[in-house]
Amino acid sequence: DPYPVTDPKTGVTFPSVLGDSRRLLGIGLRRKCVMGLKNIDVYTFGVYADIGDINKVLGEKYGKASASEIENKDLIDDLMESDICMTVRLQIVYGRLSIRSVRSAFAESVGNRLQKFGGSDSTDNKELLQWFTSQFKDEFKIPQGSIIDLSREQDHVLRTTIDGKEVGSIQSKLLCRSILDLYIGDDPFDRRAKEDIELNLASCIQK
Ligand code: DAO
Ligand code: DAO
Ligand code: DAO
Repeated sequence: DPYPVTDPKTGVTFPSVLGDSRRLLGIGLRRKCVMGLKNIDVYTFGVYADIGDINKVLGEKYGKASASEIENKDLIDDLMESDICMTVRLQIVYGRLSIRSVRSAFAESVGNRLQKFGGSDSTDNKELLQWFTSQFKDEFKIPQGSIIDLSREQDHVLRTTIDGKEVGSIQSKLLCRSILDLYIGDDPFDRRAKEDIELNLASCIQK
């Protein structure tokens, strides 16, 4: 890989391409405020999207527009709503991540989006929690350096792998949309990362 990208703060590196065709659009840092005082660095993330899908889906709509005519907001919204294959790769930096923290962070961050996009009485939430609980016992630890890939595959299947091993796969447009929203939605974890992603996405669209 001639163009891997390294996060200067954590030293974590992301390949420029995943699989054959998922192109890295940007990287960022997920921090979390604990006990209302200090921020800890939890993981770095890289957002990837399939370049063929980008050109097929977004190229058709935006290919003829000049750069100044394209609204980045529309582009990102289309990316999230479409079924363009994507991966968000998380590389864990925090050294003491427990399943309990993952579960409560998930309930807070993703739970908030599930409600926003799906309404509070979506059954998805309960099913997810059940599935998650059946997969991961509280004693399970996620060591520093672990790589978690959250991938949106065709037909809005969310596939999760930890260090390359598949741990679960679930078809839910709502869940895919909610997870992507954490990274490229209106209130993203890392604003600068989202800006990079917008710029790189716009420049990926073939003229
Ligand atoms: O130990 O209570 C603690 C602080 C850790 C909080 C980290 C939560 C963020 C978890 C998101 C992980 C997703 C893989
Ligand atoms: O950072 O708040 C957050 C949530 C990130 C999404 C969490 C996905 C959890 C993946 C499950 C792997 C469990 C070991
Ligand atoms: O309590 O609102 C809730 C839901 C918590 C569910 C925790 C599930 C974490 C699942 C990660 C799934 C990634 C495929």
